[in-house]
Amino acid sequence: MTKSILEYIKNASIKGEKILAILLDPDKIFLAEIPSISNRIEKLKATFIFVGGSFVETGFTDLFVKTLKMHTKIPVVLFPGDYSQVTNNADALLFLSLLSGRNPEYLIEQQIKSVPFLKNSTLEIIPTGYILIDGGTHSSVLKVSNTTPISQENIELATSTAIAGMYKGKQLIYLEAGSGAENPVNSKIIASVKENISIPLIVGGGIRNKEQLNNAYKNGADLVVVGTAFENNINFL
Ligand code: 1GP
Repeated sequence: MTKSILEYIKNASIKGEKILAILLDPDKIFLAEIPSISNRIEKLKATFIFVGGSFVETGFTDLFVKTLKMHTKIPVVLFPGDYSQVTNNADALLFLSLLSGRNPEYLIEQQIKSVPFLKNSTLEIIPTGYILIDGGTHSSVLKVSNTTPISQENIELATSTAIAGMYKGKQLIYLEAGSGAENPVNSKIIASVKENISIPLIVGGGIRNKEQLNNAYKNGADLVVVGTAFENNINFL
């Protein structure tokens, strides 16, 4: 892997190589499970492990990532639910702004709170536009962020939000249907966003089988994130 995780994703996107990331929520996994989980992720040949959740106890992500790093060489990317989940033990941080929401806490407040830690950290910080699409469930991210997701029908708004994110200087766009979503982000939104941005596209939420995974890739996702399906069944692919 090249030194920078963003560079790796950009190169893969240019070459049309598809990336899989497995999302681990420290709130749902015991430390004792980490060795076997790492092994399973390596067998899947996932490129990245994302770590984050909506309700992780302060300080626990640090210990979780430290333990994970003892068992795998797969790069760990933080996908934090709040600023307390940032740890130097990971390789990179998705520095998220919730562009679909109108809650200043997740547009800029949390980001400011993370600065005292980040300015002394060695983490690769990746500016990421995070866009919530209605996945048909009241997901944790909706509860915590207290924002309204973009409807699956509103392709234009989803696309304009992604383009605005790119104009604001985001390096990645992340279309999120919410963990455990009933409906993953639909093909039309993925295709329209992909067609209109020149930065890599991440898609996640509610992807449970190979067909849905390939569908996201086929429509333009460069990187797909799978959490719940992996937790539930090692053979989901
Ligand atoms: C990553 O939050 C998602 O974007 C993970 O969703 O748990 O439904 O795979 P799942």
